[in-house]
Amino acid sequence: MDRHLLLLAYRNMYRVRLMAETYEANRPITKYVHSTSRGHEAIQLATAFQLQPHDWVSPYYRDESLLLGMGWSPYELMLQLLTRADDPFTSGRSYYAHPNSRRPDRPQIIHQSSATGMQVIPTTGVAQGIHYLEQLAALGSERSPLIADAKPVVICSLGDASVTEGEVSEALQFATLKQLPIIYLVQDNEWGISVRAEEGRAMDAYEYAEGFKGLHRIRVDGTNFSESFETMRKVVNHVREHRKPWLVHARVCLLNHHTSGVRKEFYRDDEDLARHATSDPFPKLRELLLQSGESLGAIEAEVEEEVRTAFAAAVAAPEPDPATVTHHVFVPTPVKEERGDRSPQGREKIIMVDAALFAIRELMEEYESCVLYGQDVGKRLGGVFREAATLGERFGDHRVFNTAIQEAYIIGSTVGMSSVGLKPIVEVQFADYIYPGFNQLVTEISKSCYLSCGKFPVSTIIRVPIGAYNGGGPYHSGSVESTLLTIKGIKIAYPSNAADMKGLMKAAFHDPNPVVMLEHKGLYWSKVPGTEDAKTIEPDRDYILPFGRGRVVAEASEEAIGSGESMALITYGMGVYWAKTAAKAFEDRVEIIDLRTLFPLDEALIFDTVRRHGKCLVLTEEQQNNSFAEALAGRISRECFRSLDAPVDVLGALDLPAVPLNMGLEAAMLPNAEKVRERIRKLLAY
Ligand SMILES: Cc1ncc(C[n+]2csc(CCOP(=O)(O)OP(=O)(O)O)c2C)c(N)n1
Repeated sequence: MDRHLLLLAYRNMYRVRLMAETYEANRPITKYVHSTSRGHEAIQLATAFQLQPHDWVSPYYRDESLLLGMGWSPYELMLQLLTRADDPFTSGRSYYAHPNSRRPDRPQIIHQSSATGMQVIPTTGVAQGIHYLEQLAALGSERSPLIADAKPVVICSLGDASVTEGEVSEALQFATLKQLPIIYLVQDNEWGISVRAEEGRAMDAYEYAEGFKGLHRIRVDGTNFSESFETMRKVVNHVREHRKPWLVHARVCLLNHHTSGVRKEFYRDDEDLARHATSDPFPKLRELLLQSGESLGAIEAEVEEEVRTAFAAAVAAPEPDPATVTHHVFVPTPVKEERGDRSPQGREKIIMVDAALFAIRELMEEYESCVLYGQDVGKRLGGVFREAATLGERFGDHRVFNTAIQEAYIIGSTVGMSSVGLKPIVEVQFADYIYPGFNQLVTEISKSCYLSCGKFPVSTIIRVPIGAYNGGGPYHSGSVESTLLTIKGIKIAYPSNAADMKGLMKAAFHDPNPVVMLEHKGLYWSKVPGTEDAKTIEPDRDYILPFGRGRVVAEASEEAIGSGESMALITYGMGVYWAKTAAKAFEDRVEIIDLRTLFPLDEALIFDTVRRHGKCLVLTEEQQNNSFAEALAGRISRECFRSLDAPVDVLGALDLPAVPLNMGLEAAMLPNAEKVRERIRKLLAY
């Protein structure tokens, strides 16, 4: 092997050793939890040395050596260890060895969370995105700069215990099915904190990979640098050339604590520690170099000085300014004003489901970056609500396609797709089935922009048909907005008519942040009596409606307001139609606000309206207790307290675990125009 490479590996292993000793010797200063890579150095460095700046890699929390091998300095890593302002990855927001980077001179790294195994779907999404860019180029489109003069390789690194997680299998399925250019590097130290291999798995990662026909696999001694280097060279070159998925199973040892907090002496006995110490990669490499006549004194002296000064400098580096704590929740959207023609002359009225379809069709015509996938949205069916009908035929299987029943993959893959500049629109078939994908939404998507300090906002639209009508039953009628609204870092639209649907879909597309579009199934075709107004004239192609702008659906008369006989009714989705029907009995006395987006929320319009009327009802289809509607009512009470003539009222569905199937039971649970009428009557009489 090239002696320079061996010496470079030795330099880095020595760094890791001294860094670990320094952290341990300074525990009051290195107080935030951290893991080191001791025992895993050889395979990590061997991997890093194959990578080029256009490659993508997702290191896990033990991949400190991978980062050093890619060119990150001990000082840069220590800035994150100590949560300093200049931490190049997260500016003090996340833990040691939780990188992300778009530096042009080093491999690309999407946001990394601490949740074990959860990076596998987003990282497979990166490979999916690269695969799509290569498909476009093969079809004659202009080459994206990301694949301009090289074939990027994607590496997803993870521990052996993480491989047993369910989401990992979704990613392996997808990567194998689509033959993506990705390497899953599994570092097997036989521990998952204190859970031993024989307690946690029926097979190791290499054996598991056998079931994925088309996933190449290889075993390697990850403590032997030369063997690891040769293996990774072969695998990376194969992926670079042939665009195939691989799993590398690297046996390693765990020499340091699981983390600085969970210490090895708590749960490992002397025999186990001694066994692991026999395969320490550092003395192995040292011995090899000494036997071949190298003298290592100069390197060691340099590293000792480097680590000492780096640590001192990092300790002296400034803390982040507390005023920055609110920065980077989102990146700014260019969509600030309502633009274009909402009701062009001579156009027909359209139903809401078509408004969504037409908006996406126009977007796909204009932007090759736009792809659509989810269960049943491909050519054959075009969505179970026909909400994607014709798109597959029109734009081809590479842009509109079916996926397996993998909500986690559908949602989480958009992280990777977005990171390579694409705009995925994905679909969860029913709101009731968003929960398997919820983890990706919370753990990865919502935090990516904030924890990467704006480097990796996730630009995605997640379409979610929602709501109850006509006996949809307990697993096809659920509302999920309150649960979604607990997540900070995503935007949520809930249009109630075709024009809003089209305008908001366009705004969502141009928004560089994650958006969930809640689309009420009962409004899709205006089949439910009283919802005819959900059909509107089709807005022009250039019509766009910014988020955070509510709409006054019905106004109260000045006369009613003047005499104190009016009220505000704040609602969204199906509530708009219950409110409209109910308000007919109280001519000009009820001012109805349709929120249109639930986050951001048009608080100015809400508070202003409530202040003018002094009375307010918040109406929702959701089970009422602890709902978004109740939280909003609380905020209204606080903000408008001096203008209120009655307690802010809330009407939602009964607090039951599910919407029952029988239509009589369904009606008994949900609000309707009659129930709303009764509440209005009481509130106006207050
Ligand atoms: C989803 C999730 N559950 C639990 C944890 C807590 N946790 C942190 S590391 C770890 C063990 C991981 O073991 P392995 O993947 O083998 O990696 P190793 O630490 O051994 O390198 C656990 C359970 C977590 N971070 N994420």
